[in-house]
Amino acid sequence: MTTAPASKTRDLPGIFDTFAEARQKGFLTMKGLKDQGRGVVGIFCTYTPLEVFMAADLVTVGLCSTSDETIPEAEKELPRNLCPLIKASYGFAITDKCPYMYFSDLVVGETTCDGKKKMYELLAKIKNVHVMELPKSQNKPASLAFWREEIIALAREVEKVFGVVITEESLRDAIRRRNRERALLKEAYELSKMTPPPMTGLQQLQLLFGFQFQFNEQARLRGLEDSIANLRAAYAAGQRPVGADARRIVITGCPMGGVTEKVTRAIEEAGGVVVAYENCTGAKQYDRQARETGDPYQALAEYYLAIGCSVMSPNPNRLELLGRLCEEFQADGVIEMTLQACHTYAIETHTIREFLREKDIPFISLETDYSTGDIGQIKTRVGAFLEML
Ligand code: BJ8
Repeated sequence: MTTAPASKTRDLPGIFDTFAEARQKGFLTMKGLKDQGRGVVGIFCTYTPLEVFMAADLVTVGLCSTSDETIPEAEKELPRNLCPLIKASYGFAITDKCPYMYFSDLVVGETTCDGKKKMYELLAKIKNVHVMELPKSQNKPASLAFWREEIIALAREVEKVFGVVITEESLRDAIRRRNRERALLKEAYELSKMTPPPMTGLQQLQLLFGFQFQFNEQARLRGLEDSIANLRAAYAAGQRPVGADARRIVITGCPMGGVTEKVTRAIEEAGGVVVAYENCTGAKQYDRQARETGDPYQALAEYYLAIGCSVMSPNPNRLELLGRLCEEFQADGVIEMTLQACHTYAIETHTIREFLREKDIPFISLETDYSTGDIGQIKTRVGAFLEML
């Protein structure tokens, strides 16, 4: 087992007693893992090559916060007109209210958008942060070679921080294990290709989002296999949680989870069903497999650099995936959710609109933040959109 660095027996934060039960549970789970000597790495983005941490037997946890609770604290240091995901993540770090941030021995970020990149500079004053330099272009050979070097540098940093050795074989094994997870998650969400789907879009979102907070790999895989088997069995037994005439929606845009479930709820309360998430909560993470043979650093560089995020310029892979999902899931329409002040996604909205217009697929884009104040407005726009389909 990997030995965690010096902070392994870190205590609970001073404000622990003021937390609600669910958050106390999160802190105690993480503390339990630390007390067992496990090292913890906090991450922010789909570009992070998780296999490097899996090869070192570390616990990896996503840090992108999904509630507005700590945004007022963050705004004392960050501008108000910044993406809520960045403000919330930073807010949770400076208030010690997030168990995953609090217990992370190492936080790994990438230079994706400018806001995140600059936030990492501030975060590095209070946490051990390693930033990977992400190329902004996917189609230049130099980008791939550079990204491979960045993944090697990450592996060396992990070895240094946690006192481990990452071999090419352990990395190849991690690629195989992660591919297995991806395949199961894809099998789970692809059940919604059926008409009607065997789960609501909210259930699918909660399955995809919740999966990452089960830290035991074997239990995680078993849980997924059970979920798939249960969904199939219930469907075979005639259970239909979604009506046959529900309008089938594919979601695209920024990552979702937590408070942004409000978009899925609005769609499903208006008689639609979300059948697929193209964003980082769903297919963008799990649609493809990484190569399991040859140089593992090259395989990881190829796999991760091809992710179709709007921070890439140009970004054809998002269009390819979105087009394919619309066909395979028989989408009646596409709804994009962008977060306020996310310039790359906001600008790419035009490209997405044109792309879908050519395919004759109806589309709307909703901009939102982590508050609940715009739920009424979202419901009105979504209701009108579904009416039109
Ligand atoms: S791979 S989508 S997780 S960068 S929403 S912080 S881009 S201003 S989250 Fe993302 Fe990685 Fe891309 Fe996925 Fe900036 Fe936009 Fe905020 Fe964003």
